[in-house]
Amino acid sequence: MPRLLVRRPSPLLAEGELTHLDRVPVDADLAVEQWRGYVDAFRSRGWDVIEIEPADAHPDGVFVEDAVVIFGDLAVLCRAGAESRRGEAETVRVGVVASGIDTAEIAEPGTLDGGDVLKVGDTVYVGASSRTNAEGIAQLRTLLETRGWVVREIPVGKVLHLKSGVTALPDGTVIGFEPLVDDPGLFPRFAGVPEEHGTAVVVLDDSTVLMSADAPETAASHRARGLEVVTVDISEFEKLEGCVTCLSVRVRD
Ligand code: CIR
Repeated sequence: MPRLLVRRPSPLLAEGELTHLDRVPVDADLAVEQWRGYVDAFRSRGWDVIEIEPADAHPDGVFVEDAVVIFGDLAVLCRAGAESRRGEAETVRVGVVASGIDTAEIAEPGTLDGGDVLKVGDTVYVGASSRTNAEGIAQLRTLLETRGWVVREIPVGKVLHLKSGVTALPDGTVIGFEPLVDDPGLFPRFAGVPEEHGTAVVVLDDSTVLMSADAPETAASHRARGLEVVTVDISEFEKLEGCVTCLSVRVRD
């Protein structure tokens, strides 16, 4: 069964970084409840969920996707673009090492947020965003190109991370809400979705995706393509520019 790394939300969640959204009140208790619902969506399907040690001093620590990216047998430990988030890395490293996977890391002056990395087949799209710099992308390229991956840099200006704008369906179609995608033409197969919160999917298996409950028309369009769709309410995380992908990292099966 697939394994998943997660970290419970910090009580300071409401103080998380914001780049493109205005701050609105966040209900910390509701966030914990929603996080449990998210984790249960995996657990109830037999996924092995591993909790990384809490990082309660770090408001954005729940968004574990940004701290590590897994490429087959290699975990790349990221160096966060936001200084306030660099302290999240150490506990993530401990969790990843405990899961028995080889690690490499992005070193200063490179920065890379995992939210900027989208894998589609053997192609790795990397967002050049306000969080991920050219040095971080160059280091990632060096690590991956000898391992059979093709790295493609994608400019990201309209949203926080590449994956705030686009993700991929099980068949490799890249989906996004077009007003927030800098250049849809950079992806060989792109399909627009009708809602902003419909851009993010986590692939559960070849025919099932997990997505936000706040995009019903998008869910309907996925179902019309023959996909099974599982929805979770993650409103409190969306207020902080988070989405379904950010809350977990899938480790090798
Ligand atoms: C941040 O600005 O870093 C957090 N408030 C949100 C991070 C969301 N992560 C992601 O899109 N991968």
